Amino acid sequence: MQKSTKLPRQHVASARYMKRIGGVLTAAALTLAVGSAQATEWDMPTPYGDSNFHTVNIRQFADDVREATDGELDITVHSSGSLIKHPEIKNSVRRGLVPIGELIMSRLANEDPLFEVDSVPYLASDYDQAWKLWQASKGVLSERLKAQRLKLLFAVPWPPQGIYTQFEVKTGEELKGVKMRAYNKSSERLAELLGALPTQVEVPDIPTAFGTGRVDAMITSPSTGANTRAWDYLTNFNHAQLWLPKNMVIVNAKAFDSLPEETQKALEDAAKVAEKRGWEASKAETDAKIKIMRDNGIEVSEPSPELVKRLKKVGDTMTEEWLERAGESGQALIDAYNKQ
Ligand code: PCA
Repeated sequence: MQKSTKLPRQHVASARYMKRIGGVLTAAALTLAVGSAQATEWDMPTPYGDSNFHTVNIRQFADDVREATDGELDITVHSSGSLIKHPEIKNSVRRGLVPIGELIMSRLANEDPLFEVDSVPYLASDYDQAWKLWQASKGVLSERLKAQRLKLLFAVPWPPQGIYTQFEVKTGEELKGVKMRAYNKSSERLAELLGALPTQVEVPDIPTAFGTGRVDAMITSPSTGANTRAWDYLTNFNHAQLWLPKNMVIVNAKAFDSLPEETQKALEDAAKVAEKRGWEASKAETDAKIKIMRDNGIEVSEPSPELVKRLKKVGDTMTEEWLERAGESGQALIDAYNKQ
């Protein structure tokens, strides 16, 4: 009884976004759906491929939610930007076109520098530091999203970022003039400061970008390197461990509020479990994917002292630039992180 009083609102909301994303429900079918269906169906766009550990984790999250709610909340994951392209995911969730989605946090750097704190070189470049940074930044990032009627459900890091090339990187000098694939503001700026020529390319487009010669090097993790078969077009990976960028899952607050309370709780519980599972998977991913790259002939090396020096210098410049952009709230975040 208690549930049935809440059902109509919930179904009208879900029917509304289905209609908006181009569903073919007629008014009569809508009425029928509102009157008889039991499940709320959510479409969830994600940017990365099916074999990626983030996508695997999110599919498990959707299964967990389905199970915990007895099928009342049924999330369908649309991977690889197949429903909505990565650059559009955040606004699509904000506008209620879809109720839930995944994206890389630092993609929001243009609207607010706080979202790229996890991509400042060497600020947090191992899992312990990344976890501390997440604890220190979670509150303020959630608040900023809340102001846009978005709820931050959970976040999971990528393995540490390194440099892929078609030659050995000894000092960093070699990167001058190289067309470097980037995926956020930081990777772009890093490339620039190294004298390389950055180009933004989404993960699903990486093989084509190399195939057509648009790029000839990239900054990313062992995970994305292996997922995109880096050995088909690259020979070297430098495990520079620059930063650990995070993906986040966000929900439209109105869609969330329209769920029955017990479903909201099930979603939040599953999110906690997914965050923990995701961090563990990410850690395991680093060594596993480095091994796959080695097995496929990629030469994996640690950065030389000269390269570290060079990258740290670039890192210092980028830290200064970030602090300037992020202002007082940026400094407060760093202070909170240092206290952890
Ligand atoms: N893979 C994603 C983000 C960071 C990573 O490791 C990418 O390359 O776009």
